[in-house]
Parts: sequence; structure tokens; C-alpha cells
Amino acid sequence: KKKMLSAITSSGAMTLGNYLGAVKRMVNFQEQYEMHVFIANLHAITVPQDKEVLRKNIKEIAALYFACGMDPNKSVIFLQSDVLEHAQLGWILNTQSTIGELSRMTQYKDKSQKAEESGKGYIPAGLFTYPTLMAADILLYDAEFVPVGVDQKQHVELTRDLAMRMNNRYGEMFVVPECLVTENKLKIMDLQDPTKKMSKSSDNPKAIIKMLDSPADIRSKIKAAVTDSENLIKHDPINKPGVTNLIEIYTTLKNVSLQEAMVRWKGKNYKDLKDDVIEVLLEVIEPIQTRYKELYNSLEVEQWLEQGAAKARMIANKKINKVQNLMGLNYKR
Ligand code: AQP
Repeated sequence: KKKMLSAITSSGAMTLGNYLGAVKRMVNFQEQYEMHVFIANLHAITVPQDKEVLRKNIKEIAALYFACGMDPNKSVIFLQSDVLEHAQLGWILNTQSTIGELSRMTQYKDKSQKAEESGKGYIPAGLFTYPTLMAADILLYDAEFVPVGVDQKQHVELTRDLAMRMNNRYGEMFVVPECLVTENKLKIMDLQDPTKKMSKSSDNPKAIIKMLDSPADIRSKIKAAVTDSENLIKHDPINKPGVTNLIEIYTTLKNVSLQEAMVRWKGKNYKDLKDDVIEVLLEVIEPIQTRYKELYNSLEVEQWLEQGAAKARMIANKKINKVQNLMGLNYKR
């Protein structure tokens, strides 16, 4: 089986965007690939976090992974900071990358600008070195594929550059990963401003559907979702981003083609579209929430994460030893 790596950052509660863009795909990939999946808590602290909120987000994402169908016996599922090698290799890769290449990362440019504008007046250095930690995440596990959104493509390209650089400089140590981005064009948009993506760190709660939202909240958020005044159901991302977003949420959740959905909506209006979206959202989310409630405070989740971390450590430890040997960081023969 080919190896694949994926993660969710614990910088907020899991959104419908994270579910449809990442978790649902991970669950399907489990059959076909050897999956390594983690909760990126070390990435989360590249922006300021309240410790209780961070703890809660980690616990929620963990239980949600399993509630959504991730199987601890099929995949290696763990918490990033439980495997010390991530930080260790991240440091090593910091010394092998340049200020120039890290400065070109658009996520850094966006997030550092946001940090400055927020008036807090400082930019954590971790925002700048985020891509080298992400490269470490990927390279530790010999991941051949990394399914990411378009926004993360540049980071995977940097990872490829770093892997090739290290292999040339010190000898073969890393598998050069491929970005599975073409397959993942799906981008769930913000319900209030459908020109930007739905993000868990959004400051407008009405703009995002959280996987743990109550049915009443889901109904009211979809009802209040921005559309346009045409009242014509049509897939047109440029001119009708709000309506297109609702259409995509429906077709992806329902696993139907756009054509099938459009036949259903012939002669229908936005209220019908929104009712359909609400219905399918509840159909999908309610069973996940039921399972989540059973799992949230159970010992199982902790055990599964420990089991995952133990497996991950074995793989990561072998890799870091190889890297350190090839770089001359060890004195032992
Ligand atoms: N709106 C989205 N549509 C489709 N896919 C999405 N992903 C995130 N938002 C959408 C995918 O979810 C995975 C995990 O992402 P992440 O948590 O590591 O970071 P992110 O992409 O920065 O997610 P958020 O929700 O936007 O978090 P914040 O607000 O903290 O920046 C990735 O595969 C991503 O593509």
C-alpha cells in the first residue's frame, strides 16, 4: 500500500469545510492507502491560543476523527506533539532552508499581515517556520502522497525541494512526496462571504458550520446563508458564489452529480435549495454527533491515540536516526 499523510490543525472546532475537504476523504483513503493522520497541535500554536480552548479543540478533533469513521486499526492516528521527532526534524530542516524561500510562502504573508493588522503588533516566528515543521511531518513517514487544499500546495512543493536538497547533500534519506491537489478542488466557502473559504478560525460564527453545531443552529445558519436576488439555482462560482457553495455542499454530502441535482431543482427556488441542504446536513451530521457523544469522554479515544503515537514513534525514530547519522550528528558508530 502507498503511504499517505494528512492532518487537521487544532486551531478551532472542526468545520464542514475540514470534514468535506479532508476528513471524509481520509476515511475513504483508509482502504486504499497506509494512512498517517494526526492532530496538528504544534501548528496550532503558531497563532496565540488560550490553553483551555486548545485542550478542548484537541479532544474534540480526536473524538471527531473516530466518530467520522477513522479506524485506529487501519490507520496511524495520533497527536503531533506526542511524537517528539516532529519538532526535532523540524529544527533540522530550519537549518537547511533559507529565509528567502520561507519569505515567499503566501500563507506566511497572509497570516503575518493579519497578525499585524489585528493590532497585537507581533508576528510569531513559528508562523515563518511553519512550512519546515510541515515538511518534517511529511518526510518522517515516507509519505508518497499528501492530499491538501490548493492553499497548501506551495508548502508541499517546498517539502519536495527540501527532500531533494537533503538527499543530494547528505545521501538518500527522504521519499519525495507528491501533492494530490488536483483531486481536491473542493473548497467550501464562508456562508456570509462566499468569496472566501470557510475557516475554523473565522470570527463570524454564522459564517461557518461546525461539525458539532446543534440542528437548530445548522438550520438557522443555512437559512441565513448569503445568496443573491435572482432566485435562480445555477452553478456559477464567479457570479453566484453563495448559491454555488450551497449546491456543492449538497452534492458532496449526498454523493450525487451536479446534473442529478440540477434535475431535482428544475423550477425550484432558493428556499427549496436551502431546505435540501439542511436535510442532507442533518442526515450526515446527526449520526456523527451521536457517535461523538459516546466517544468524547471514553477511555477508548485516549487508548487509540496512544496506540497511534506508539506506532508513529517507531517509524519517526528510525527516520530521525537515519537523518542524524547521514548528517554527522551522531558520534556512535
Ligand atoms: N473550506 C474548506 N474547504 C475544503 N477543504 C478545507 N480544508 C480547510 N478548510 C476547507 C482542508 O482541511 C484540512 C485541514 O486544514 P487545517 O486545519 O490543517 O488548516 P486550514 O486549511 O488552515 O483550515 P482552516 O479551517 O482554514 O483553519 P484556520 O482557520 O485555523 O486557518 C486541509 O486539508 C484543508 O485543505
